[in-house]
Amino acid sequence: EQAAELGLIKVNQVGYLPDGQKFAVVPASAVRQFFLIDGNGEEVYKGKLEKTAGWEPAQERVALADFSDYEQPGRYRVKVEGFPLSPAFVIAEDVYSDAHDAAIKAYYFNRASTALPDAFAGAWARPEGHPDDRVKVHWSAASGMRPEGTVLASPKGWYDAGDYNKYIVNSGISTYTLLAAYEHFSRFYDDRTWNIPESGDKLPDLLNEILWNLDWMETMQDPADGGVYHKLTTLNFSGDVMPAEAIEQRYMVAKGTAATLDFAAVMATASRVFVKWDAAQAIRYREAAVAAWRWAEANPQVVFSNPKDVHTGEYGDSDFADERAWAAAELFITTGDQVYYRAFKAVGAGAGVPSWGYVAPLAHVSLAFHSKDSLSSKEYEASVDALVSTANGLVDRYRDSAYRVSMTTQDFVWGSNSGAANQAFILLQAYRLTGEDKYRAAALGIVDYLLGKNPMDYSYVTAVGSKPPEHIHHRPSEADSVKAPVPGFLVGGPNAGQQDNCDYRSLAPAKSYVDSWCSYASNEIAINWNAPLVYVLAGLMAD
Ligand code: G3I
Ligand code: 9MR
Repeated sequence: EQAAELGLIKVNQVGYLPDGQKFAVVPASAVRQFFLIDGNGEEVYKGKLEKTAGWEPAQERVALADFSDYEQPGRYRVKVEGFPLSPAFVIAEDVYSDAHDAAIKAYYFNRASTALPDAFAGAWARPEGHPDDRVKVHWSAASGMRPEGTVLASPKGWYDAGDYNKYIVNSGISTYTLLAAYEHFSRFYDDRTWNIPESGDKLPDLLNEILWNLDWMETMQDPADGGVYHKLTTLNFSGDVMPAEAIEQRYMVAKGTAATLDFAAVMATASRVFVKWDAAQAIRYREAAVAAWRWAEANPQVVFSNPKDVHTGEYGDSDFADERAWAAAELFITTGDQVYYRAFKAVGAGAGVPSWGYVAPLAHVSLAFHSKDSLSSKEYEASVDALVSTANGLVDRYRDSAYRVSMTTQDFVWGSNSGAANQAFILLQAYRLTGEDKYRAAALGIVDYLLGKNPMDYSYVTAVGSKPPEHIHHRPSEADSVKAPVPGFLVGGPNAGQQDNCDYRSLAPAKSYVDSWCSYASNEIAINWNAPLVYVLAGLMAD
């Protein structure tokens, strides 16, 4: 009873790397000591709680238990007098292995245009939905050889999120982040499998999964002019039914500059990744990227907004400088053509943390990884600086934070968990580029946060940790007869906007989360949210 009032000890419910920092967060109290206990209840470690400090996003006061110097692999709990024991967690080298595999397998579960057989999907097996072989050209997309109502095939791809639509802008950053995971950690991925239908073929599973979406993306380009449609969607969001029962007519909607540039960046990246396996396919991707770039040059300011009869996700954006810089950088890296680097320099790319609407940092990620030898040292250092200076800011925030996490009050918007994961994505770039451990420490602070060391005591990934979300805003999870949600999905997370008006228990930004189907603004899942989680978990283990 007293314990309930005091709150709970928050840990990374999955666990910690032996050589990584290890923090637990303990609600403020008069107690000054903590213990680690092993599976037999034996005290294996004793430490002092660091002095209590406030954390503004949660409007609460906490103390930190730091057991970073305890490196013995095993299974433990944190004990503090007067509090319930913390959830159990492990210390192990491969501690994030299962979480990683679940997070990437989630893409398989969100595949459109295919049945998920028992052998790969287990309890979440389902019949095929959305063949997308008879998609209609919407009036907003009619042009040239494709008048309104023309029927097109545009199968495959991943459902964007908890809805069944497919959006190029959001597919762009998601697919790129997974391609970057492969480029940066190819040794980790080359022999790693997670039981998908293509497992065992010549391609690594990660590339097989990515291919499912690239196959769809290719169909979204108009071969007549290189322009790319913004989305493939129903006119309204479907109800909470299984894919096979969501049979409303789907439409190809409006070309736009953001979609076309994001497409160019992804196809350029895919071209260099796939060249090793299929040279012809790599050429096709490169040509698709170049054609898209040309369309965007001729149509530099086509802003997408929902046509009046379309009410699904908008992914609206009217500033294309970042998309242009990103596409130019990827085309430069892939083709070696200086024209694209000049285009990149002409528009310029800011620093910061990436999101679906702000992709400039992705240009720096690719340039810093690939272009040390092809750029002047000044040009190369500019990209490194953009990443490292952003990471420095995050490290400061991390060190100042009572929760040891670089999230601050203004970060708690729709999809805040992906903001966190993308902070870790940038921190790991700085870690690779400088070798300085503080960047890895701050990235681990985010992983701990996402997996349980947070004010809601949730591990924000379905089926991972001791208290994961159970009622995600994900149509298959809601509509199927399985009690547990589809595993491996990172939920959007605390969102001070609370736009869905569900039954939130707190107004504090970091507590604006409800594990309920009702909460599409805090408890939906999305392909762009899982991608940086996959990248970061792989990066921490590949290291
Ligand atoms: O960035 C601003 C911030 O500066 C401002 O202070 C704050 C105040 O409200 O808003 C922030 O913007 C928010 C933005 O997300 C942040 O990315 C917007 O309010 C918020 O409305 C916007 O939400 C988007 C949401 O669609 C609604 O349009 C999410 O980013 C986006 O991830 C989400 O995407 C949906 C698709 O439309 C449909 N499929 C599911 C998917 C996930 O929910
Ligand atoms: O279910 C929809 C979700 O997938 C979208 O991300 C979200 C974005 O606006 O919208 C959800 O649909 C809601 C609609 O916008 C408003 N009425 C309630 C719908 C959810 O039940």
